[in-house]
Amino acid sequence: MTAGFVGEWGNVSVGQDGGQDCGSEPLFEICDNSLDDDGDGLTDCDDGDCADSSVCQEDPPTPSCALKKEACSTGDDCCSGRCNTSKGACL
Ligand SMILES: [Ca+2]
Ligand SMILES: [Ca+2]
Repeated sequence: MTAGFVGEWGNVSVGQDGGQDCGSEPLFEICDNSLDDDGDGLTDCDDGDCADSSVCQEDPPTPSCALKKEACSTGDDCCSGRCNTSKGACL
């Protein structure tokens, strides 16, 4: 039953050339204007067209701890958990 349904669905998909409107307008998503420019119901970064856009990239996570010899005030600041408080630098 499942196979029959899939087959029927596949036939419908293959035969449906008129489903997409390939009109004369060059539709593309502008990724930072809060509008659904290409009319696919997805706006800006929600649209897959914007997945690679720089405006939709998450900021890379910044390390929450200081590396060796970087400034620290307590050991909690350092990735190593140890701060040389007299020098103010991680160990
Ligand atoms: Ca947009
Ligand atoms: Ca869109």
